Amino acid sequence: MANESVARIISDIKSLKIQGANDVAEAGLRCLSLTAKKSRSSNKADLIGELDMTARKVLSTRPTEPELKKVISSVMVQAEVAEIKSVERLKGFVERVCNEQLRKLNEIVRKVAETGAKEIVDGDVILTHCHSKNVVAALSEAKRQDRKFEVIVTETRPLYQGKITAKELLNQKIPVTYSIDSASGHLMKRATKVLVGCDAILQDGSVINKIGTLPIAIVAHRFGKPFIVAGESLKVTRDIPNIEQRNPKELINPGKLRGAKIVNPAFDITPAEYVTKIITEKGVFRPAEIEKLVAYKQQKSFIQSRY
Ligand code: RUB
Repeated sequence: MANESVARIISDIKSLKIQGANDVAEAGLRCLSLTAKKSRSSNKADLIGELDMTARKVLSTRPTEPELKKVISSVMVQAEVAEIKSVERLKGFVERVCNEQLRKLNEIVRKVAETGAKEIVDGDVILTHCHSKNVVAALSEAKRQDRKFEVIVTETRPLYQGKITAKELLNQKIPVTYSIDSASGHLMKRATKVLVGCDAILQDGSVINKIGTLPIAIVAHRFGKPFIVAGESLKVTRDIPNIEQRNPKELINPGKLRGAKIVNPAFDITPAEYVTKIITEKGVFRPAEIEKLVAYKQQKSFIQSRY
């Protein structure tokens, strides 16, 4: 976009105009690319300093996102070790690295969608929560393959990301039932499975996703319905990310409830025992198999951590 600025992208991430781990990671890459493009730095050290400042600002917007951290780290490490003397050429190099990462992220989502679509069979009633690019891509792929199914979408208080999901599915003529988050127990009887995205996949196979995912997983478990998670392997992390706490004003004007402590956690952690399987671009994993994936990634050291 011609008039795109780093400040605007960061503000859109903070307000959740840009949301979902994959889109946030893409936005982070766009910030680094723009910083390089607009930089007036005349030497490598200054340019790296500018990029580092942007990286830190972006990372502080959403603290629960390993994918964002990894893609940003990857660009920073490549910029730092590049043996390019001309600062102008280094700026171009950073832009190219960011574009390449963006291309890879798209490719990864396409693979998750292909694998995810195989989980969807005729007659399915799939319950989903929040808005996940991976989930919508998997459902779209299943629809493209002419699978007949419907989707129950929870509104996802307090910022209603469920509306984005519902609209995207309706645009593709996928039948949608839309309801309040607290109806998920009631609606679970009709659901055949749950399919949600994730922000982080922990080493023990538990997953972090939008607040309200945990109760859905527990109900699914109680009713014997598969609880399936879709996400890029870039979300696998050994560290347990901090759960982002958002502004209480998203729930209520605190002045109207004086004396109450208002909490607004953005995510919750669903323990592995409630997770049936995790779909990634590297295949489908049982939660207990995630440890192996972590070990493999470490051995290959795909992405070096910088932050
Ligand atoms: C979004 C959310 C999504 C995951 C996965 O939360 O919880 O399920 O981020 O999304 P928020 P994707 O709206 O707070 O960002 O599959 O697009 O990476």
